[in-house]
Amino acid sequence: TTETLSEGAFVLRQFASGKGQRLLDEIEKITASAPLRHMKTPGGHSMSVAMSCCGSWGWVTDAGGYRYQTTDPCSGASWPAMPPVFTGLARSAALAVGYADFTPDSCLINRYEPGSKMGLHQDKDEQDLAQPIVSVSLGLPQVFQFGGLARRERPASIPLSHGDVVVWGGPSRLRYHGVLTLKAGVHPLTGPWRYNLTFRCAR
Ligand code: MD5
Ligand code: FE
Repeated sequence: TTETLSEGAFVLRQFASGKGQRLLDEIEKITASAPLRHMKTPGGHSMSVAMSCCGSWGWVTDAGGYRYQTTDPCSGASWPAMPPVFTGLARSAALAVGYADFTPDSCLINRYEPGSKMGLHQDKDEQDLAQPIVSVSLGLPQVFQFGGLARRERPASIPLSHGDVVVWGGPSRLRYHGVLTLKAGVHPLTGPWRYNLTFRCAR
């Protein structure tokens, strides 16, 4: 089923559930060469979410700020390639809600452990804000916070579980969003973790 969250934003419940194990196998391969790590915010805090990337451009944060770069700062090597199963899933999810020809050049891999959260923020480090963002949830459920275009607007709580895919574009592309603290649990495919894949066109 597809739920409309707001103009341009949609939840495709269970859209990826048949591909869960294949996606997790690819995450395993990617993170063998580009390990998940707790990056530092520009303010010097360590993020509670562990991150890695694949595709031509990876999102990073450190004392120098937020940016996209072609190399992994841990190794200096290019980020691992985006697996075809990632690209295909992101493209078909975008198309299913009317965004044709979505061609992500960046995938951020977020791994949440119990206690991890992400505060309200906007995704605005990308060059072309006309391109949507596709997010894929795997493993433990976590409550997503879906806000407005101003930080002061009270966000709606949207539970996301394994296999759910969310697409944000058009007038919803710059909405504030975040995720609440992950509750401890065990998922048959991911154990104690929730993974989120965020597909973007960085350039
Ligand atoms: C997550 N990640 O669950 C989320 C999924 C991030 C991040 O927010 O920046 O790594 S992506 C959620 C998102 C992206 C773009 C727009 C909106 C939500 N939105 O308008 O709500 O790890
Ligand atoms: Fe975000």
